[in-house]
Amino acid sequence: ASSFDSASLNYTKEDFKAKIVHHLHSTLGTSENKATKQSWWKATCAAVNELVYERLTQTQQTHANKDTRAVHYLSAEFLMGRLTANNLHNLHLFNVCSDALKDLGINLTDLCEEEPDMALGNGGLGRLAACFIDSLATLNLPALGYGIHYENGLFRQEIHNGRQIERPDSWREYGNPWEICRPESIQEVALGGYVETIYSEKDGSLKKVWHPAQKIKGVPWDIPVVGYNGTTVNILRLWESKAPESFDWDVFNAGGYVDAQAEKARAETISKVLYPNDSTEAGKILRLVQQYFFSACSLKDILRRYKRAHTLASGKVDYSEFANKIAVQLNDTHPTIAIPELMRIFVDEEGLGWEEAWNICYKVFSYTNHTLLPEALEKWPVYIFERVLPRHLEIIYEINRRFLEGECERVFPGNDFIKAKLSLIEEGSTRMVRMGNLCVVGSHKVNGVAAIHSKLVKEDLFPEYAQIWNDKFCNVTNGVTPRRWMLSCNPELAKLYTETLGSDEWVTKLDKLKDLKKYADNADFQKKFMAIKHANKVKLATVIKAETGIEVDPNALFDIQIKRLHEYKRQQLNLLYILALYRRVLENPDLEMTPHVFIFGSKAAPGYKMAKDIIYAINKVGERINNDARIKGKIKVVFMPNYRVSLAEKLIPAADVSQQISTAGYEASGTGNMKLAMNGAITLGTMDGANIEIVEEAGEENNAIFGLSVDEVKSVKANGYNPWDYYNRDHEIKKALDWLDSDYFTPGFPGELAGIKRALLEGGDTYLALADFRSYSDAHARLEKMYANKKGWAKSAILNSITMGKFNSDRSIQDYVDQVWSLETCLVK
Ligand code: 26Y
Repeated sequence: ASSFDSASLNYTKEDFKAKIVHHLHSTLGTSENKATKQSWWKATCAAVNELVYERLTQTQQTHANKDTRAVHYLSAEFLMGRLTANNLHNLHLFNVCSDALKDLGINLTDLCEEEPDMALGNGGLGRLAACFIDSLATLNLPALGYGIHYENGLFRQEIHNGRQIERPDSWREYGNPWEICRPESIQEVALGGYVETIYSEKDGSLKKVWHPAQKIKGVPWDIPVVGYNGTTVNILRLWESKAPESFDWDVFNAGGYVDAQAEKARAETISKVLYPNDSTEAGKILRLVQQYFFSACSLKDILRRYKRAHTLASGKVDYSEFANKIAVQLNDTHPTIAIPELMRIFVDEEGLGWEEAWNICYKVFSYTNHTLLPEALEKWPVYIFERVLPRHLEIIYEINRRFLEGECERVFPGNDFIKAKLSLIEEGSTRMVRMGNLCVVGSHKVNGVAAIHSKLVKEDLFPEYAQIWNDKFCNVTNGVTPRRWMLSCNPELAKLYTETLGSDEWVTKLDKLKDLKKYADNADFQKKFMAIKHANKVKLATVIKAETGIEVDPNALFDIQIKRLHEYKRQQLNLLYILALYRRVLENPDLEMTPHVFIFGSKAAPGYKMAKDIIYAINKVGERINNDARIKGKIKVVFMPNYRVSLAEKLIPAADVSQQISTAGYEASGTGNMKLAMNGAITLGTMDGANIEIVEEAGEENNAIFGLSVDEVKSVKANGYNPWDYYNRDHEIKKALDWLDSDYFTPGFPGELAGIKRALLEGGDTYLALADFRSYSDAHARLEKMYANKKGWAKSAILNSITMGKFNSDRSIQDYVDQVWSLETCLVK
């Protein structure tokens, strides 16, 4: 703890003030009386960075000196959000910084609002990567995050007349104080061209030489990843694409100058934008190029570092230690191409034999699966591979041949049906490379992200592979960092916990909160807990008013569904219930009910028509309900535009109810469910993903669980599901769906919302919304009853919050360390 005494760090309030003012003058070139909030923010970051960089250097030197084994987390997405408050908390400098700024007449919380979100991800998968690197640093583990330095992150969402409009997100337009460019570590990668086969007269061998058509420069930008309570500062290294130095400007005559500029622009396109899809593969060539670009740059970087420590006096590199020093985690199939790339480097460039290379390769890689949705499983047409990565395609064929003739033949002798299924190549009119299969064959471990999901990965997605390699498959249930998702976003709750426990140990050992169980029934503790919830709701009400103009009563129940928009997540089911409830109130104006605020936050993939239609419907239904005086404010519907990490930090602490209502079997894990429960929301959810494990910890009696189970979903589907039966038999369903057909919510434009009804009836209701409706409605009724009993509600909310220890991402990382990476901690200084 002494290293965190801010005085011993020269970070007393007075020191901090002096540093901030110094940076205001010398780094920002302005003065106290002229400085904008943005300048104050940047000066504050610069003051914090003095300490961050010192620890960064210490960490890197320690890791290099000890030649530690390290994990390299390859991810196309890192959804970091804002870093200022997070870094201050992790360095234990938040309060002293806040006091220093107060003396200077500045409010720290206001300043934090100056920071644009680093939205380099779509949703769960990207945010998971961000939580994981926080935990890796906190646990003092040698680790690097590797990804893409997108110039534009996930689009900014505006709502115009109820519809989603996408606007570019230029998060670093005015500079980002947390990133450092590292031109000294630039890498170059190749693309396209052709492969030459050279026959050796000497030994009769065939040597392959790739003659690429194009080179791309990867410029690394480092984001320091500050661990909590420790001295480890790891890095997140993001690659920006540029035209290479070696670019031959001379060959272009005056006319060619313009072509050369176009060529340069093409190179820089690679890292221009994050693809906004999170469930259906767009199949765009540029996306494959992005994947190769960052995977290849990262591997080159890894090899450069390895070679520094393992080059023999003879100048030869000793690769025998490679798999002992290097672990590479593939965050979904997006970086799969790293597997054939490492084989290419070993075999073509480093002169290793195939078997020697393969023996290292599969030990290095491990793969996390995040989805079972068939449309999200990546496949690339062979013809695209031929054009972009001809040598890698050959290597994939060779991996495939050896697998099919080796392990596969041994377990399934002569079984061509199974071989066709397990092959890395899908045959058909367009032959495809199956990236998931390549990951399974090329990794030593494959994990799902919650117990139920891992079971389905093993038994339904890859059952024959599991017969070949049973031990390859494992589970690591997801987690979230309590630093951002409790300490930083809910400071009053954090304070209550720390004061009651007499220690803040829970911030890393989240299980410690279980010691508060004895207070769950304590009237005084309940009062304090609920007062904090209420204050958070009051704050959120102000944000809602400012963002949408809608007035909500903080005494109402705040019921929140925040996540990407997808039919399997069933925002449309939430909407159907709102319609049914609205009708009940209209038919019975004296209906006794707790005022209920339904809050949504969600982005739709720009090409996903139904998802956008659902956003429109939520907004239109909301408009009508919010302005209907007859219901006396009993129901409010709020769609918060531009849902993102920083908005989640405001919504989550204010939630009474957390909607986690995916069709069982479709949500791999969910992580918002964990964040909401930690902050005292009660889960209204299905037995899907991590919900199952959440209620196992918190008690089903403290939550509202409903709907078909995974097995029931399977059997309903197998027996021929007919949504019309539910429509015809359930009056409320019929009325709600028919309402969407009218112009009640879109005056003058009948049928604008009818597409949702059609998808649920003619479309076959793929995600069984109608089958689960009645059970969902009953769960809502149970929640209403629970909420009416204030003491009972407080107790359940507290129990949810304090039993979430398992969902600390530190625990997830420890599971990876034990089951997958076998890493050792390395204390710095
Ligand atoms: C191939 C491309 C279209 C693609 C891009 C992004 C496919 C998938 C994704 C992102 C998937 C994702 O975010 N999955 C979520 O991962 C979370 C972390 O494991 C899970 O909690 C969540 O259930 C899952 O939907």
